[in-house]
Amino acid sequence: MTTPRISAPSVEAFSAAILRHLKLSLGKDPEHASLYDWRMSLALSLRDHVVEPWFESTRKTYEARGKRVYYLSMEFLIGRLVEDVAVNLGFEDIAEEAITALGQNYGDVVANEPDAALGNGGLGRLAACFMDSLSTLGIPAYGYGIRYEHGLFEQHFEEGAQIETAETWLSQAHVWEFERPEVTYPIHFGGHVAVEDGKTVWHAGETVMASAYDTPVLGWQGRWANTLRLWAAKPTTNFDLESFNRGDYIAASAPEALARTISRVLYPDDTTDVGKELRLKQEYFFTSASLQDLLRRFLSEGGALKDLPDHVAIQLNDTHPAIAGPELVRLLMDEHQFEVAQAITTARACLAYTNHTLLPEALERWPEDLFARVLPRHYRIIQLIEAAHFATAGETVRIFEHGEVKMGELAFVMAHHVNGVSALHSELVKETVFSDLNAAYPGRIINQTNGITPRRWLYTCNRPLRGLINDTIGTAWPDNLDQLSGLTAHVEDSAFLDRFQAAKDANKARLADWLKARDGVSVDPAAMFDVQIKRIHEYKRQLMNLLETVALWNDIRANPNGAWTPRVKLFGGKAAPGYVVAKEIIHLINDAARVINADPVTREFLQIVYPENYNVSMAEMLIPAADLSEQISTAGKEASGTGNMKFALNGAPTIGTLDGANVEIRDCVGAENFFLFGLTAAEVTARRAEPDYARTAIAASPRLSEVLDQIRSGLFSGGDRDRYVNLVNGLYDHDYFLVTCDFDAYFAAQRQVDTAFADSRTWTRMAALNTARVGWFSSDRTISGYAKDIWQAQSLLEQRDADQNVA
Ligand code: TH1
Repeated sequence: MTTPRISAPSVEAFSAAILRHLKLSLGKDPEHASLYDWRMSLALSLRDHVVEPWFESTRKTYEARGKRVYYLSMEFLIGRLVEDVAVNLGFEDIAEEAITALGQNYGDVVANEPDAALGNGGLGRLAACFMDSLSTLGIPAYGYGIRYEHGLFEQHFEEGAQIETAETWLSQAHVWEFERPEVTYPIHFGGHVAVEDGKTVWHAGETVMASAYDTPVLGWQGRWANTLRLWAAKPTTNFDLESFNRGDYIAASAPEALARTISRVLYPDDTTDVGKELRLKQEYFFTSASLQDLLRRFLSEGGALKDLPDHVAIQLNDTHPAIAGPELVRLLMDEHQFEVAQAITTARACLAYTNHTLLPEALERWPEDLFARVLPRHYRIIQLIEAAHFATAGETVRIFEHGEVKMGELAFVMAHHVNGVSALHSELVKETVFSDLNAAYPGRIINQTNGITPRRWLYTCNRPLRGLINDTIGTAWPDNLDQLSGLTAHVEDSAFLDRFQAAKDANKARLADWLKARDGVSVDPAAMFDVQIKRIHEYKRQLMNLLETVALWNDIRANPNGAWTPRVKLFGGKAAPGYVVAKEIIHLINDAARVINADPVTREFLQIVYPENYNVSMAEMLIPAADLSEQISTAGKEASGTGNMKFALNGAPTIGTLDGANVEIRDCVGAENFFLFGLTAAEVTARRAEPDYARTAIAASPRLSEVLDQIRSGLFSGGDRDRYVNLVNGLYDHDYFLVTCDFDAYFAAQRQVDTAFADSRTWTRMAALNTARVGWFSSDRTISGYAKDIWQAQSLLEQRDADQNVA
């Protein structure tokens, strides 16, 4: 095992550092310090130890003159950082003891930090896990994204309905970032293109500045730190003094207001379309800034641009940065005198594209007229790219079609590799959306199954289980997660299983306390915690879960003295503000919760809990406490899922369909440790072709018919019959996601879960086997795969260890 690089301070020295920051950075004395002051002082004291390894990694990277990885993503869903940094430094105990010695509660201090919520869901969280793994593996890398002033909205429930308010994480100082006022690039929009002296010139209509903010990303044990560079939009001139002097104060600040809208707010959509001009501008804004930045870095090191692909690997996280293809071509042609063909070849050799979804509504397309207006130079370059593509591959697949620019096709054509995010998804990418491009460019599509960082998603969020694992297999597993397989030898040992169950019980008790304290909700920690947390979307089928809950409620009422397995159904997740059906589903869950939770007959067996404002920090609380993981999407629709991996890792078996990474999780944990149900992707396609498939399924299921009638009659909406009529009728008329077809199989699988959970020893063994067998889903494995198959990037860690004679 590699040892930590950072020598830990003593508790006394660290306490003194906290007090020093309290006084000199926060301007407070301990008597008057608030929780905020303590948290900031702790963060600053930790940050002091991050800077040196960060500098050193940067130095090594420059010296090595090898390849750097650039991960371009519209979203980085980071969450809190205090605990993460403390853990990666190996200072967790010292930090806790110091804070305790100063009379504060460590948990409260850590929880004072707002989540950095610069993402919607899985795609953004994946980017954050990848940054963690890139640093842990010592691969020189930069994450590039947008420094949104407002992250994902905050969710409140009013009478059960979702209400959104603006998130304001930057209203407090963000101590983890370093502003780089000297690193700015102009970003142009609009205007027109002219040919002058045989040269194409873009006369922009509007220009904003991209200004850099850097956050160090520390890897495990502080061995390496990369940089997350986020761009903020600023005006080219801050203030129009002439207007001000005329007394027109609003006009005076107009340039600033205009520019800043570009990095003002994260689009709150997850796998739904956002066809907005501002979105296109955001995408171009951060992509152009990132490419200008990496070219400047490359040139400053004396590189010749024809060698760029040997030094630069650019990964596009979905199509959001797909403008990188034409932008890199533009920079090479217009600013560095490349010929078209050479520019396209060079750009493609640098670029790779990850596809995260097949849902047609999430595949970005821009109206041609809008695109040509906002990015006239790129519009022409894409025509050149399409022509080059036609010349090699024929004209079966176009980039311009039906008056739109198709960003998926553009990203594909401009990438040397395209990857899906699970084995099933990558096969479907080949067979469906990109089948013709796959035929034209055989071998370009590959798979890299997603992963999660075990540092955050087990070591940090699940201390009781961490302790048991350390005691059982030693401490080398957090950056070598395959070692968890060593737990398998212990699953017949009742002392081990007792401790495994005790860890789960401790996490459940912690969640129960938190729910009581935050929301005043009491839950019974002895009940099964059945958890579905993710964005609310029809394809994820939270509605099916709710229908099953109502059906179970009916069954319990019909037989209140039956041997029911007590359950708490926990839901968590936000709906895109404009997604009407998803918001109806939220409303229905809350309405049903109100009625069902108040039923004295069923109360001891069934409860629905839906804490508002689900985010990364809430996931860190809920996942370790879960007994059962709900992964019930319509087969073929969830590209991968990553929550599914987090639950399994924390000892919660899955009830799920053969979708996304569920397939591979089931292969790893064993079919007997996974509750499978439902149609396969192929069966889903076939069923949709049958006439009236939903009505047929409903008619065949008295249980489902009863539940739908109850909801439609207003049973949960205080007699308000209208509230859910559309939602229910939608299931009869166009149940695109086959809730009705999978319902009976889901209900039956849940009854198997009931039986299995009632045998607690067998259940604990199943849970432990889940933990023991999912080490493969570490994002370290995923990133190693990208590095080898796509980037040809090397770790510099051995180099570093050798230099320090500590290998
Ligand atoms: C998600 C996928 O839905 C999920 O299955 C996958 O595990 C995750 O990405 C990481 O690969 C996606 N999120 C988005 C968000 C937007 C557009 C497309 C996708 S796909 C805005």
